[in-house]
Amino acid sequence: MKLKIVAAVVAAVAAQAASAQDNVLNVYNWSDYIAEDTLEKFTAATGITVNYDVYDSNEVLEAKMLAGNSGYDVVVPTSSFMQRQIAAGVYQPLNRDLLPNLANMDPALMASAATYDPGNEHSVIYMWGTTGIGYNTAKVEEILGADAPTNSWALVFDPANAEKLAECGITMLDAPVEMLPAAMNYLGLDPQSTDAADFEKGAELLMQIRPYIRYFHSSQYINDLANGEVCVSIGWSGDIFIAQARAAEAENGIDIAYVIPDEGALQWFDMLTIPVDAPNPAAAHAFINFIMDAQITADITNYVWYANANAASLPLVDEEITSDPGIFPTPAAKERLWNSVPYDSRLDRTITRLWTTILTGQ
Ligand code: SPD
Repeated sequence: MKLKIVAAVVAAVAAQAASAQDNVLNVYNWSDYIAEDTLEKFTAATGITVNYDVYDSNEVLEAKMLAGNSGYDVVVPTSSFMQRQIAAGVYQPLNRDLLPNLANMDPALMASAATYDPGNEHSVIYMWGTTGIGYNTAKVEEILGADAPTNSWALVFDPANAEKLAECGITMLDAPVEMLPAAMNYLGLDPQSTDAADFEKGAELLMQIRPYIRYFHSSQYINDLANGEVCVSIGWSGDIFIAQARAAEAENGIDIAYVIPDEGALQWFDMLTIPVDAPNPAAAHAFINFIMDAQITADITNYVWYANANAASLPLVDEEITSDPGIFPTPAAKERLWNSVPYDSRLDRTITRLWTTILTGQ
């Protein structure tokens, strides 16, 4: 009899634990990348509580994913990183029956993303953007004059300009697979090259301007641009617009602009995915479907200034955003965008070595 009671108590506790787990979702996303009320609305709609952690580097996310047992249900790798993570078996195929809002997605953009995930089997586009230059318009004009080459990578990659701008602060992303191809592109080399010799040349250019770089970091520049601590940042489109909005809110007189350089820039997609060992894949699907709701995606774009691939959301996005060529590039600018290509482990090691040299400056 006693045994029966114990068994019943154990079963009840286990059921309670299971249902507690059913009601929790663990999300790992980029910093500054969601609207203020998205999670609250998701919990109100589903009863699922969200634990939300952030990162600002694909390398950090990749290390966690490859180690396994991250405990996350939804993570947001960039397409090129995701491609090799899929190959490593890190993500589970999505159950499309649980994702009716897929109907809202732009088929052309999803087809582009399918380059990295054939058939979009494991992923849905969250947001997309470009890697270009954010700058303090007044400071740059004060230092380089009215004809400063603000539409060109020469603004930063020409050592003569970098030397002059160093006094007001230049920053770069701590993202080797973005910075080295941008330098290669400026040198007239193919930014999609997988030839180590091209990376060596890109690294040589970055070493020339290294003394003029204040720091390499992938999120700190948002506030630093906004408050005038730095004046030029190679950064991600939406983040530069967030800096612009923060300066405007602070009414500090600082004007920040974002440019996709005329030579071209990297276009990337950040992808919603579910790790193969996610504790709560049902909640993960519910979250991804919720994000694909037209109003929810529009709210996110309106808050973080990144383009999205949700066609149904676009009429709900502020016109100020849909008409900004820094966020939704013109067809002519699109022609000059490039996408990341996967690198084998040998090139990866070369890139890591070159980047360490650049970061340490020696
Ligand atoms: N604050 C959000 C930043 C999102 C950047 N995504 C990474 C793109 C890498 N190419």
